[in-house]
Amino acid sequence: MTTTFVTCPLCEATCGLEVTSKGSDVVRIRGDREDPFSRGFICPKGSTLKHLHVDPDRLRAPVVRDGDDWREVSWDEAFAEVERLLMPVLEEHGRESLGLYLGNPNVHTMAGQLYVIPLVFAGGSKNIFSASTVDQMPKHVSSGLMWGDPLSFPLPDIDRTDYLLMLGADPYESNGSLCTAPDFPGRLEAIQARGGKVVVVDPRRSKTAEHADEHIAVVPGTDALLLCGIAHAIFDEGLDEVGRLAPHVTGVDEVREALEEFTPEAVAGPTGVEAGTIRQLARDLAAAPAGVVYGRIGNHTVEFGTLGAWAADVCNVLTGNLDRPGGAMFASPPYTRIPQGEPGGRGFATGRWTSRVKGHPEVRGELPVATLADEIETPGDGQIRAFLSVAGNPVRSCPNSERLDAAFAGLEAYIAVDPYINETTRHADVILPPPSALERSHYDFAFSANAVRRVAKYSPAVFTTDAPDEGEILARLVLLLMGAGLDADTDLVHDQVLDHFVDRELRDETSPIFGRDKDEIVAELTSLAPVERVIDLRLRTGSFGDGFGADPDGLTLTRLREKPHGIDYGPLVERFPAAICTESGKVELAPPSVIDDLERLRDTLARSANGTLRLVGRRQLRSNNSWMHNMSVLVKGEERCTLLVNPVDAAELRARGRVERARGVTGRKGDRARRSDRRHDEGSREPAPRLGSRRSANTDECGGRPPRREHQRTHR
Ligand SMILES: Nc1nc2c(c(=O)[nH]1)N[C@H]1C(S)=C(S)[C@@H](COP(=O)(O)OP(=O)(O)OC[C@H]3O[C@@H](n4cnc5c(=O)[nH]c(N)nc54)[C@H](O)[C@@H]3O)O[C@H]1N2
Ligand SMILES: Nc1nc2c(c(=O)[nH]1)N[C@H]1C(S)=C(S)[C@@H](COP(=O)(O)OP(=O)(O)OC[C@H]3O[C@@H](n4cnc5c(=O)[nH]c(N)nc54)[C@H](O)[C@@H]3O)O[C@H]1N2
Ligand code: SF4
Ligand SMILES: [Mo]
Repeated sequence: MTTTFVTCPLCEATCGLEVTSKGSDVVRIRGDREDPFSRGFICPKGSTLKHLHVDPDRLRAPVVRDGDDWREVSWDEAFAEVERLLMPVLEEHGRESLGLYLGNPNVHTMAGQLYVIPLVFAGGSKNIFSASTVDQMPKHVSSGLMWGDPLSFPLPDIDRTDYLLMLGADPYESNGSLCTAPDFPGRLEAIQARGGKVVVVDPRRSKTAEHADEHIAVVPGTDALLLCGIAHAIFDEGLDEVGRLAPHVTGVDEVREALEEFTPEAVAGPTGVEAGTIRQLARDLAAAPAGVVYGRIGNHTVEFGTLGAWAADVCNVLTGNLDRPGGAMFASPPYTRIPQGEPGGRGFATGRWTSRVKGHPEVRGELPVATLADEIETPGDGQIRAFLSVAGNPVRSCPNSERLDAAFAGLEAYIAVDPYINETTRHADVILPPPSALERSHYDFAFSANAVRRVAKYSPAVFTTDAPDEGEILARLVLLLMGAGLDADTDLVHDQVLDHFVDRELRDETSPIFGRDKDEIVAELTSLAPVERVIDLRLRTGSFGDGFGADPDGLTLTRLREKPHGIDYGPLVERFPAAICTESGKVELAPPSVIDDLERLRDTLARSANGTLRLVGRRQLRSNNSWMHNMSVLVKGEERCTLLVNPVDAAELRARGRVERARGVTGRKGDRARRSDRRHDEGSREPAPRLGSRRSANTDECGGRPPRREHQRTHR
């Protein structure tokens, strides 16, 4: 029996897992009780790493399309096929004819962290898409505009807060997002146990709302208005106390002026939240010794997501809660250094280019996935004809599945890097599967940078494999796209990745290896595998690192491996003002683009809360985005693929449905198409859902090509 301690890569909570194995079998997976951060916590998904590992539907070898079937091939054959299919399209139609989609698991793999950027460069196309634009992109934008760094999310310091106002997040199901805190529910209960208060804003009585001290059932899509109302009340009642932040903040008066019309009374109508309640929220937030506003999916992935993200932080700044223990704090993961010195930087801009068909602005080098189908379908120069997806399922996860499904079916060449044949990759010509999560090492660069404590942990691979790891797969794709051919040595790419990080350190005056000899540094790393070299470099140049000799007792990868449960370096620390990277060197509370956009929000003040229905999404503990439904241990039990309707609405709809059926209105051919043309907020009424008839959305909606081989069972 062997025991390996790893970080769970399935969601943002990064729980420590204890994996017991014998030979090539997983005997048991349970929470690692000695992990200082997760302290034994595990959710039902964590132990399914075993089921994912043994799932017969998981691809073990590359497959290429063979008519309507798939054929397993060797890796060399697979890459030859990639070159044969992809390169002629790019040669004939130019680099813009390549589309790339980067899915969510890229933030959970080293390959995604280190090799996707070279892949994007090698592709040479601006048609880059990712799951971010159906997720957290609004927070990148508001953070970029306000603090100058789109990656600096202020995290709710939930372990020390006295008051948490949480909008559109359901951590009892999803375990936290843009706030890495294993056992999020336990940490929320700890707030309550120490006399603090948790307020949940959610149109639905979610599990998290049930556990809250107060639940505010906001009208879907109106959180930005609600938050503007709270900010207005903070000004109006003289609760603003920017205090010690004041020398570092600009734009307070502009915000006060811009929010003039967003009185609690004015936003009460459209949000469905009474003015008195809104004022009380402002008072409670301001009165708490340390309080914080935290918004997630329901505040970001909505019509006014960027304004919602901005307004949440406006409330944090106005109440002096930014960069305060128990408030909204910037992370400082041990593999980085806490910036010192004067604030200021290059700032942040969007719209450096726009999408071809609809002119949407680029953000962080990406275009919104909502326009992906337009870019594939619309003829002309720059039309996407070839595609590369890595760890994603856009046909299921992005707007208008049916249309995207058809668009993907029409591509000239499509290469996917994915362990499964899913609704999207079934359209691929070649699928390149990475090894399972238990066959790779990991250091969570992404989520330790969103964590509420400063933690470091290295996960070794539980099993070895002869198959190429995902970094190697992506490196070969990089070489092909660069035109280096099938025989080029992937070390070229691995070295380039390392060079990028080494060069950055050597140029950075604050680095312990600033100005040192490059060969000497690289020589100290050469005995390690490509990914481990980067981990070692970053740990050694980070806050607690050995600085390649500067601090002989400091952290190195070797020392971290001696602590298999990980190291906890304590809670977050204040980072003002050096953390601010805007051009002005100050927090920009009133970025012009945001203030301009308030005009659009102002128009919604006249919207009524009643009379329309909206469909909102929700997550469930026993599933993971679009891709873990093959695990029978997770999907067994009661059907959870259900539509929830408020009983009052349901009764009304049922009555209306009866009337409409009696009139013969519903059920005729063409109704569906006509209805989908109408916008929901214009008051269209769908026919009554049949209550009690539980149908699986997965089997119901899955259109497109017929299933191929048993791999298709991935999604039931
Ligand atoms: N209706 C609706 N749509 C949504 C959401 C919603 O709540 N409702 N949520 C949105 C959000 S927040 C997100 S993040 C997106 C997610 O959208 P996507 O990222 O497009 O989809 P996922 O379901 O996360 O798909 C993950 C894919 O990665 C593959 N995969 C798993 N592990 C690995 C790996 O190690 N390497 C590789 N190469 N592949 C791997 C899986 O097989 C699967 O095919 O969906 C968004 N869309
Ligand atoms: N078990 C499990 N865990 C997951 C995932 C998963 O699929 N399954 N996915 C992971 C991913 S990729 C992400 S991004 C995170 C997301 O984690 P969260 O951000 O916590 O997202 P959800 O759990 O979808 O909760 C969103 C909540 O917003 C509510 N909501 C919908 N519309 C509105 C609105 O207009 N206003 C407000 N205030 N609320 C609204 C919904 O009812 C729901 O309760 O979860 C991660 N963790
Ligand atoms: S909460 Fe997330 S990280 Fe923790 S065991 Fe579950 S899936 Fe893994
Ligand atoms: Mo997400």
